[in-house]
Amino acid sequence: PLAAPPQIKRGERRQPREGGADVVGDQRERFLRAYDRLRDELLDDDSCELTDEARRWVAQMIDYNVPGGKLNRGLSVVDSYLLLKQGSEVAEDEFFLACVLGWCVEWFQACALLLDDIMDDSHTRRDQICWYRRPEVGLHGINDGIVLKCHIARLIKKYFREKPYYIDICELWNEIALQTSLGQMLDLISTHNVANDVAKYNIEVYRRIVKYKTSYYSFYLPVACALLLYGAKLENFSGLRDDDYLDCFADPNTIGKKNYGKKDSTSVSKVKNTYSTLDLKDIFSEFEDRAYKHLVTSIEAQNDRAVQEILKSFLKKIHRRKK
Ligand code: DMA
Ligand code: MG
Ligand code: MG
Ligand code: MG
Repeated sequence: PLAAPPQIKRGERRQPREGGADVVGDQRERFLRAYDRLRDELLDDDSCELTDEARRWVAQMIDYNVPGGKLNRGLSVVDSYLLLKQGSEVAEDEFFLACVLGWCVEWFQACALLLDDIMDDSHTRRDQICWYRRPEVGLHGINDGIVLKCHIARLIKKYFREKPYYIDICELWNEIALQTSLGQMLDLISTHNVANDVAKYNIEVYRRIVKYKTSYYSFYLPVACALLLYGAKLENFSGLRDDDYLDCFADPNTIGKKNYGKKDSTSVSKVKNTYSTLDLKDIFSEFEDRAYKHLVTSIEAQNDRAVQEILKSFLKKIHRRKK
């Protein structure tokens, strides 16, 4: 039987994990404070008429799923926005708006992971039991995922409705949601296929899966949010989306995790043995270096200086990363 879940009281959110973006401590603190405010605003949203019981459920569900990650993606919005504003002062309310979009990215990721764990039949996430594995949650967790998704639209409406770029932000989020869910679908379909025929799995299939299920929301979305907030038009940065740097995260361990569609431990260790026989670690390390050099070249070809800086700071965060 599962141990009783920890009760999380209001104002006692889970601490984010080590790692995180290289945002200075003060900005990180401010980002975390914005979480408390956004969470409380969602819970006190009058139009929802939450009962006390529902309010407690939503509070616990948000605290359990949203803030416990490395916050790399959310902080990247703030980071990128500050890079774009280079030199000019960023007022308190502008900084907060960057935090809102940053937290929306974290909310999005929480929703995607919550549902992903159900689909993948996973047990743990971010060092705790998956939300849906808690005895009182189960498949009701599907609806919690939908609630998290709806919170994003709610927050964006509240803070950006009057902005000239409101439509652009809404379209951006809709597009990213579609791409991510299609990526998840490709992943699920090909895992199913591969269980029957390993030959169907190749590098193109893999690249397409990670591009859709991970890259768009993890790398493009935070930069695009910062650009919109800055007042830029996304169509002037079309190269951003398609650039190879989005495609380069071919971590063999990610393929290994899927065990080519088989979950039993014998299959897993066979795959791992094959990796070590092939010297995959060294091969990957060389591949990563080559990819790195290639990316630096393509980043330097971007005409906007601030955008170059943003892309380089992303690259720094993921180059030689361990998790
Ligand atoms: C996680 O994908 C889901 C998204 C949307 C990226 P995954 O199942 O490959 O990864 P994890 O090991 O984190 O469950
Ligand atoms: Mg998964
Ligand atoms: Mg998955
Ligand atoms: Mg993961």
